[in-house]
Amino acid sequence: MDIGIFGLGQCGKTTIFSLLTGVSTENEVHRNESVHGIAKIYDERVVELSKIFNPKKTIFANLSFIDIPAFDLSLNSKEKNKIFQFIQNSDAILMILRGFSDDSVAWAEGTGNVLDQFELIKSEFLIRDIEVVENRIARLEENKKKKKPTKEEEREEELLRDISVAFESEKYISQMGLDGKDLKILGSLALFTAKPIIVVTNLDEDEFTDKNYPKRGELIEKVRGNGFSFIEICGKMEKEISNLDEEDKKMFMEDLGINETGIERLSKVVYEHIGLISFLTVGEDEVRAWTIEKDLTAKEAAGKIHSDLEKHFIKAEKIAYDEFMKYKNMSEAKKEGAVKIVGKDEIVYDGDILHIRANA
Ligand SMILES: Nc1nc2c(ncn2[C@@H]2O[C@H](COP(=O)(O)OP(=O)(O)O)[C@@H](O)[C@H]2O)c(=O)[nH]1
Ligand SMILES: [Mg+2]
Repeated sequence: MDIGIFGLGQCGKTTIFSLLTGVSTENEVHRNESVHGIAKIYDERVVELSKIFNPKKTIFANLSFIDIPAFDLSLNSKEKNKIFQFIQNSDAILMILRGFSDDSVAWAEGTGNVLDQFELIKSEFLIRDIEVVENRIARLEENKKKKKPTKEEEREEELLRDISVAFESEKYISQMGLDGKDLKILGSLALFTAKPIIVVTNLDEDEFTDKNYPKRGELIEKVRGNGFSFIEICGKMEKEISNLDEEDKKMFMEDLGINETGIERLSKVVYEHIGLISFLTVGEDEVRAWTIEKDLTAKEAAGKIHSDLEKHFIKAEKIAYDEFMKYKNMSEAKKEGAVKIVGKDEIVYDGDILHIRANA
């Protein structure tokens, strides 16, 4: 999974990317290159379990992010295509909108308020997809003259025609309720409007604390209406927090009445929006969050740890995190009958603590 960070120039993309991944790109990156980095997905449960088990290693789930060069209205079509290629290769998009007004930071051409930026990007994605869909329909038509289309090609054309109709009312593919099979047929087109999108407004400190800035209400309504996720942060404040040592950070956050930073919150929202969940493993060696898709079975989940564990799976011991926290001790939880022994078909839910038993 690669999450592309996209937006106009100077909206805070690189700031957010660096905070998420710890990758510093201060040393001038060419404006045509993207930068990759791995972000830790903040999970309070992992933190709490670590306090209990005191393991040698604590491992969080992670996601890969791409800092995409800025999009702006002055780009020629070749430059634009280059940037769109990075989006094409992203599995989801973090759309950053500049809300902060600090005039010491230059304004990229056509920036406007957050709603203007949102509408601009939204229509750019749509225009790009309309072109791809039209070209593909034309290609399929052309092929039909030469040879009989396959079942899959027939379905693809049908889907593309439905999509064209949806596009006329500016509807995104992600809003069409297509099933996994149909999305797979469309997969090779890498359509932008089918990708999960998380919208971030990057705000001034007072805008952030007062939850008040131009077009906020309208933006939220549109974002929700499109089925995107939405989150507000203050990049400048996040940067300041990241420079504090643990003690000061704790005090600062207590003053603000928050128990996670905006960046931590952001990482979680992205993780959830793209449909990922975590199961947990605990022990003296390691406390760890493992990434899986929803609705996997215990046996399939075991395969994420090691293929041998899946192949030779016997049973799993399972307790939900919240349940475990009533005891904070595994032997105690077992004694009370709170740890269940489950078979291979048991569905794994977010926050399940598992211990896999396999034939070694
Ligand atoms: N005042 C203010 N400045 C910010 C904020 N976020 C980023 N900046 C500054 O805006 C400038 C552009 O940020 P950058 O992350 O490089 O934007 P990019 O062009 O989208 O990658 C930098 O000087 C940042 O320090 C914010 O929330 N408030
Ligand atoms: Mg940048």
